[in-house]
This record gives sequence, structure tokens and C-alpha cells, in this order.
Amino acid sequence: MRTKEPLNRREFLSAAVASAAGASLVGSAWGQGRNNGGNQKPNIVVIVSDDQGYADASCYEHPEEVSTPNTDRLAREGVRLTDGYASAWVCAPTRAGLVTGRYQQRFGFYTAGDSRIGLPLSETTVADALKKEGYATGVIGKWHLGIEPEYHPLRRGFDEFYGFLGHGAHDYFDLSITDAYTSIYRNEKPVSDTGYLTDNLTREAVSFIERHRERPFFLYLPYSAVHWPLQAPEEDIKRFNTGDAERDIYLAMLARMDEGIGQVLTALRRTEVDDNTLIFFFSDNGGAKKNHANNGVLRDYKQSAYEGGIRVPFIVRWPGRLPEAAVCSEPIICLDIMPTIISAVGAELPGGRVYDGKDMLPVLRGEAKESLHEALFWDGGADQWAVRAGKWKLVYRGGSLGLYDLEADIGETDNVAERNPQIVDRLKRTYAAWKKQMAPRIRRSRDRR
Ligand SMILES: [Ca+2]
Repeated sequence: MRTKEPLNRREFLSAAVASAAGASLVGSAWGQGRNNGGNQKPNIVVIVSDDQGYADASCYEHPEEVSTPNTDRLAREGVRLTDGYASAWVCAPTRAGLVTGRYQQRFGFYTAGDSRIGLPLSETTVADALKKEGYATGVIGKWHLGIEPEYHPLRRGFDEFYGFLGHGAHDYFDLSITDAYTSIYRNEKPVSDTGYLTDNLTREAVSFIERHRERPFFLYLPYSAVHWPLQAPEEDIKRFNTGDAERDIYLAMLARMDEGIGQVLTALRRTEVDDNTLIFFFSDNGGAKKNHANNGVLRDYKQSAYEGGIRVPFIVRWPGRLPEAAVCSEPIICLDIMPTIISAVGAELPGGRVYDGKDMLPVLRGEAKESLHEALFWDGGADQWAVRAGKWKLVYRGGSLGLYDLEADIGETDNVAERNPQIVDRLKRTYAAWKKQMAPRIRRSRDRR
């Protein structure tokens, strides 16, 4: 591993303070991008990668073969989280949490299989909220929140959709019309496409930005890269020679997605809306072993409650409003994205429900005096769960409990449960109190098989 020391906390705080001072100077210039005319609302772009390893972005500690210059640019121009989390260790539940700002378990969404039913219709999405604020809303990529017509993105707050509904994966080269689940859709119509899926999603994202440059927009761009199947253009695969042929394909997929992120950034600049755009980037769960991803020092992979399943590359960039090249070690979860967006656009969260996510902007600016969350929770419904409070993490997996001190032992190698029975008890109670508030797993309604 090439070692790249992240900024320590003091350096981060000083960077944040310097940048906050800068922010007040540029505050009057903010929002003068050409879009929106007198409208000062920021554009929102949420880019989600799929199954990307914690060490598979070169702005994180990474093996030598990893190079993601455009993702690194996001980090250089924004805030990189060392303790950024997905709300699940598999794809669909994280997405359900992301678009609602709520623990997906609150509405019974525990597993990837729950996407075969869909995001319960009782839920309001961030796109619903932004549409009400006058935003153009689009989702381009992997939906994975329901395949039946009532769960379609166009009925969940999005004006536009290009991508696939389900399930978790799509062939990257066969983009012909197949069946309702796997065809590529443009809005509600299956379309036959050619080329490489990752490139096509980038093409559609760039088009969305160009078409909506004159008004505030919300672009949700869930790439299917770097999820299985391992497929990439030959010329890209040839660029890598790690000695692991499958790892080479994975790296080619990653490179292609990173180039796509670069094209999105270029499009924002070309359309002169870059300075007024808040961007989030994170992976929907940890790197997958099956795909030869690398989670660095973290234990385990996708589908695990250990850090390798849930701690992910996570970056937030908002020129002039957030520090640049800052590193934040506060635990933040993807559930925080919706409330942060709602705060950034000056709107109110839709009422009548509990939100678990919180506005992360004060933390990212180094202005917060307290932790954003007292505790964070992960729960797959039956087989495993975890709770993190400060440096302590309690993991239930494989029928037994383990306690880890993440400050001293980021790799979760030393189970200190026996030495700390009071902490184990406290975290068990914290978890039980949380679990009580969650719903049982959603079930398919009786009239549909
Ligand atoms: Ca995933």
C-alpha cells in the first residue's frame, strides 16, 4: 500500500476555518452562475458508485494500481470523509435510505430482495421534495427500488429516467430490449442501445445537465459500475497488469466510471453552473470480493457488517460553500444526504415522519461542536447487525457478538468484548431501543405474486 497520510483533525479544522473565512468573501458571488437567473437555489448532483472498495479511489489510501483522478478532484475541491458509511452492506437498502433520509428499516426495507417489491409508496423521496421546489429531477442508472409501474422513478418524484429498474446488475454491452426487468428504459419505454453502459449513463447525465442549465436541477446518477458482471472495453483492460486478470477488468470499469465523473464535472463547468452545484459521491456498499475490489485496511467485504461491507469512499463538494481539500473524520451516513440537500436548497423536510439523517454541512465546515450522530445502525433483518457509537462498534455476525475499538483497531481484528462488558451492554441496549422503532420486513401484497 502506498501510504498517504490524511490530514489530522487539527489540520482539517484549520483548513476548514481558512475556507470558512474564504466562504464569507465569496458568498456574494455564490449563485451567480448563469443558471437560475435570479434564482439562487443550488443544483444537486448525487453520484453513487456500486460495490467500490474503500481503497479503490486514489484519494484514499490505496494500492499502486488504483488511479481515479476525477474522483480525486472532487476530494481536492471538497471534503473527503474517512468515516463515510452506506446504510447497508448491499445495494438496494442503501438506495432506499438515501432517497428517503430515513433508516430503510423504518419501512421494512432490509435486503436487496426487498427491491423486488419496491420502496413503499408511503415514503416520500428527495426527488418528490425537490420537484416541489421547482427542480428538474432526473435519475440515470440503476434504480433498484421496485419494478412494478407504481414504483417507477417517474412516480417517485423524478421527471426523467434513463437506466434499468432491476435487479441489481446489468450487462454492460448487451443493451438490447429484453424483458421488463432488465431492459434499458428511457422514461417508461424500453429502448435498445449500443455501446458501453457506463459511457451511456455519462452521456445521459451530461445531456441532462445541458438541457436543464437554465433552472435548478437534481441529478441522481447511480452508476452500475463497478458491480458484477466484470466487463470493460478491451482497450481499457489492457491498461492494467496487476497479475490478476479479473482485478484488471475491475480497474478498467473503475477507470471508465471515473472518466465519466470527469465528464460530468466538465459539463457543469461548460454550462457555467459548476459554482452553484452541490455534489455528493459515495459507494452504495463496500467493495465486493467477487469483483476483486480492495477495501484496504478494512475487514471483510460487501454483505458484511464489518467495516469492509459498509465504510466507503464518500466525498462532498460545493465550491465556495464547503472547505477545499479537507478531510473529515466524523462518522456520516448516506441517510444524511437528503436532509443536507433540503437544508442546502432552503426547503423543509416533508412532514409527518421521523428522519434519521441530519444536515452534515456544519460538520463538513468544521463548525459542529458535537457529533452528528450519537450512534449509527446497520441491520440486515435477521443474520447480522451492527451499531457504532463514537469509537466503539458492536457487531453481531455468525451468531456471536464482537466489540471493536475503531480508533485503535480499524481492521476489527481484536474483539475486546470480554474486557468491556459494560460497553457491550450499553451498545446492546442502544441497538435494542433503535430496533424497537423499526418495522417488520415488507411483504408483497396478497393480490400480487
Ligand atoms: Ca452495491
